[in-house]
Amino acid sequence: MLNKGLAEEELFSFLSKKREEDLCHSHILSSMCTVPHPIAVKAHLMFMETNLGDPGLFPGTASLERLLIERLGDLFHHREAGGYATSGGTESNIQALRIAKAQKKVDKPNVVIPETSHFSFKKACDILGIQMKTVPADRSMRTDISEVSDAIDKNTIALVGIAGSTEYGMVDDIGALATIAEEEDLYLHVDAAFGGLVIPFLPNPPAFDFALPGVSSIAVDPHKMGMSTLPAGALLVREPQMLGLLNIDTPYLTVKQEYTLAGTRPGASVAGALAVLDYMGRDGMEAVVAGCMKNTSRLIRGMETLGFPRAVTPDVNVATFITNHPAPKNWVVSQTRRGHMRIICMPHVTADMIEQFLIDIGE
Ligand code: 0PR
Repeated sequence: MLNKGLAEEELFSFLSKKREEDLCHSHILSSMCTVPHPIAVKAHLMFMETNLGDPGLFPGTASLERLLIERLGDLFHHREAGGYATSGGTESNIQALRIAKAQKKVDKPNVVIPETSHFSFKKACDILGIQMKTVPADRSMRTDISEVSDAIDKNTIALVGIAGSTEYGMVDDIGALATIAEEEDLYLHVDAAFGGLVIPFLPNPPAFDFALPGVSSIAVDPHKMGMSTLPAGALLVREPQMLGLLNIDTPYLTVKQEYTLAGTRPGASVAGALAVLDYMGRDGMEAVVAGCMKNTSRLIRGMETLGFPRAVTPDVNVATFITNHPAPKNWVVSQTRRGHMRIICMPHVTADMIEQFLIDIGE
């Protein structure tokens, strides 16, 4: 702790220098986050001090959270879905498995989960004492459905499907998983943290949501393709009372029970998330997604012309290539566990950026 506080000017000159050390989005091709939409920023600033952890103090903000869940439920073909705003996919995935564990009490619980799942499930299973039974991916990097039934046993409490995988942008056959979940009377959680705000806006969206009766819950992140400010995630559940399984008593708050994982929770990014959806509307989101998908196709064609073949043909805007070529100077790309180059065509990644990247990597 400094004994004497800094002058504002000195402090902000220090902060500006630190901020300049950060990388600039104009060259980031590795991130599932993006530059927030100006509408999200404007709404965020209006709700800066709101805390959804004590909703009785902020009834207006709390009603925006319910509206956000209603919008997302509607988008996922189930307006009556329950849910709440989380800090992102990690919290949503932890909470989904917490519900599954509370619903089916067994001695040594396990969850049948795709090999391609995000590492947040490792955290969830570690915290909750759940064993992970991993199902391999097929050649298209979607979960091999023929392996799922064999992995299920009497201690299985849930199945997980991925709608827009982190590394390859693939959507599992959620319809087939939902059928198995119904037959086996199992909880099915769909991780659509990335794809949940892409798939509904594609011209021919694969089924992945509550339209499938077997789907129990869905994770979706407005702070990824929803262009919201951070942190903005959401967990949606088919029956609102499923969240009640997580309730603990909160005697001195304005509400007497709480099912969320975080206590103090920002209202600002929730307002930001809702503001973007309402400002864009379906038409606006379809246009953004169409642009991202067009850039993804252009990047894949351009890379293949340069001799870098695609690893798979993605369902959403994540492109992967069979090469260990380093990123050209100044560009940030990432690498999958299997060693493929990975590029995410987020809204901040413009057509001009793709063309420049292709020129730079071709040299
Ligand atoms: N589920 C899926 C399918 C995800 O892709 C991610 C994150 C999560 C869950 C977890 O979400 P939170 O990180 O919001 O809790 N996927 C990105 C990834 O691991 C997160 C990310 C974003 C990483 C921006 C880096 C970055 O610059 O790639």
